[in-house]
Formats: sequence, structure tokens, C-alpha cells
Amino acid sequence: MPLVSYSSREIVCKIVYYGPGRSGKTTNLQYVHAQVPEDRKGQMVSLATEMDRTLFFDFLPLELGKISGFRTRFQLYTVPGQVYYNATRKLVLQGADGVVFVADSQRRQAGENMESLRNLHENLLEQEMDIRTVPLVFQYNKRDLPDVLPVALLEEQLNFRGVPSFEASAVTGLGVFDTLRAISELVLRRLEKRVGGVSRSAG
Ligand SMILES: Nc1nc2c(ncn2[C@@H]2O[C@H](COP(=O)(O)OP(=O)(O)O)[C@@H](O)[C@H]2O)c(=O)[nH]1
Ligand SMILES: [Mg+2]
Repeated sequence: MPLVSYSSREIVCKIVYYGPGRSGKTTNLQYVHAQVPEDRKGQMVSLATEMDRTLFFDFLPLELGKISGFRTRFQLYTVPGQVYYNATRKLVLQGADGVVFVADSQRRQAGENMESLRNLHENLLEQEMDIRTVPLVFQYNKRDLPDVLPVALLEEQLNFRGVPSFEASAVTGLGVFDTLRAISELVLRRLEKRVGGVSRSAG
């Protein structure tokens, strides 16, 4: 459930970028952070572990406006992908309102993607969240590389729910904002359903 702050009149939605190590999660965040105007974003914060980093920052999307007079603030998080950081991943997933699964499209990464998706399933379950209902989108990243799987096959391997999915090349930014927009929409739609009958307004 999103965090509602009555003092600052903000709704805070937490979006977690999940996926195997080196699929491009950090690159997504860096690209988004670089594009958001200074006055609408917080600092990129890095929680360093020994080998990898958990990154996050928050921002106020320009285009979303207000819900019932509340501004919507988004917090974007990445998790470390390596197997041995599972404790960190669980922690970062806590309270997530939506998940972007960043898959590496390269043929040789197929196993890693599926393993990471299974790990997401398990970690959500532990927090009584259901991978079949949580707002979720897939991003098939690294489309610029030569030996990538066809999207149809990635869909078959990963997108069991038929949720929105996007081809991306996070190094150039291709598909990065399409992905973010899609997960934001899903999160907000769910929020609107829960608070019931509210509408968005400009601002
Ligand atoms: N060619 C290519 N490289 C990418 C792309 N996205 C990320 N990378 C590279 O893949 C490596 C791992 O990316 P990173 O964002 O750190 O992965 P993370 O472990 O998921 O956070 C880095 O060297 C990135 O520059 C992409 O779309 N295409
Ligand atoms: Mg990373």
C-alpha cells in the first residue's frame, strides 16, 4: 500500500527494479535520474554492500498531477542481483507497490532471468505478496546486443501473466520511460481503485 503523508500531502509509491545481476537495473535508474529536472527529484542514494549497490531516489513525475489533492511521489529502487544478496532483496521488496522485472535479452542469460523471476516469486510470497496480482511489468533489456532472444520467446519464458512488456536498451534510454510510465499507471490505477472514486487533477 502506498504511503500517504498528510503533512506534505503526498502519496509515496515504491517501485522496485528487480532482475538478475547485470541485467541493467542500475542503468535504468541512472537514465531516469538524469532526465528528471533538478527541482523534482531527490538525490540518488547508494547503499553499498561489499560487491554491489542498492540504489534509490525519489521524484515527482511531471505528468501525473494530483490524486485527491495529493501529489504523487515515486521512489525507485534497484536490488543487487547476485544470489548471495537475497536478504537485501527481501528488504528492498518490503512495501513495494510495483515491480519492474528487468530481463537480460541475451540468449546465454535465459537461465538467470528465469531463476531471478522464481526468486522474486518466493520473496514476494514471504511478505504475503502475490506475483500474480502485484503491479508488474517486464523490460527486455539489451536489445542492442547481437545474440538476443526473440521477444516472443522471452514472453513465453517470463511473462506468464501477460502484463505489459517493453523492449529496451537502457544504455541509450530506449524503452526506459515507456517501462516506467507503464508501471506508474498500474500502481496508480490500483491506488485509485482502493481509495475509490477519486480522480486525478492537473498540478
Ligand atoms: N549493450 C548494453 N549494455 C547494457 C544495457 N543496459 C545495461 N548495460 C550494461 O550492462 C552492465 C550491467 O548494467 P547494470 O545497470 O549495472 O546492471 P544491474 O546489475 O542490473 O544494475 C553495465 O556495464 C551496463 O553498461 C543495454 O541495454 N545494452
Ligand atoms: Mg545494479
